[in-house]
Amino acid sequence: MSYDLERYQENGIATPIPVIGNAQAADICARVQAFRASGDSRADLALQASPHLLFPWLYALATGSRVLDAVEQILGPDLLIWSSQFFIKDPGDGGFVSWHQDSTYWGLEPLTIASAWIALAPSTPESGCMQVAPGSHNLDQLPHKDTFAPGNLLSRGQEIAVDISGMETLDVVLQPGEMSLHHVALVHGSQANRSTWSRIGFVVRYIPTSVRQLGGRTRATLVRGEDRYNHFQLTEPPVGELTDQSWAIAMDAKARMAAILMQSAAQKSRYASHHLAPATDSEG
Ligand SMILES: O=C(O)CCC(=O)C(=O)O
Repeated sequence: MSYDLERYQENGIATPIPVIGNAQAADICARVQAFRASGDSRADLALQASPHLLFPWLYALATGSRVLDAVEQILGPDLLIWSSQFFIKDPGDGGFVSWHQDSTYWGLEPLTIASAWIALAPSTPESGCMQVAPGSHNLDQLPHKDTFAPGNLLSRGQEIAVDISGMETLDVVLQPGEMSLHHVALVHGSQANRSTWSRIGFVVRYIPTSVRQLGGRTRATLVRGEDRYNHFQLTEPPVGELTDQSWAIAMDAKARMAAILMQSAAQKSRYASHHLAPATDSEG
């Protein structure tokens, strides 16, 4: 089975896609690790809250031509970045990601949305690479439950609340400088890091300008083409590293998004308690 861009519509995943060289990936990885070790009290939050709005070198990574060319093949020529975040698992920290669909709480429609997972360190079964269920993006929205489980890297520890153990899964193995692209409704998750290195993925969420945000107006940055819809609060790229201005913008972007995620979660749980089959434990 090949998971190339041509077969993305069928599989909901395209991987591996080389986007930057080894040396560049190592340089960016070192910058991220230096920031984490710097003692800056904002570090954890900054790496979660759309860091492409805080660091010009991450903005450059998220808008590199190889990245955008691949995203354009899937989403078309007019592209926004809606958000970005790091998923980092240090050796032995127990961090994992429960099986979920990104579409659950984002309040975006239609679901023509793709996430780039850019590896800055080897992402392998041993280091807890992302696992996906190819083709599962064609299922309807599956019911989720919030677990807030310790170690779960998702904000609400949300996980699929029906039995998915029969689904075939794929380990998305990536070397530094490679990325995968996954559909917003694809079932995915990942297990703990059993390796000796930190597994570091920079994840960027792309949408075409035509996508709408339900329940509020969030920020997004136009990275290719033109925006003829004005569905989002257009936000400029960062001009310097972690400036007061860019921090204020990133925090505002996060607050706007959080309001929608909360609203959407509340709606989903009301829906879930009335309409869904009882939750069972899911793997992941
Ligand atoms: O990094 C991981 O293991 C999971 C990433 C993820 O859930 C996502 O990119 O949506």
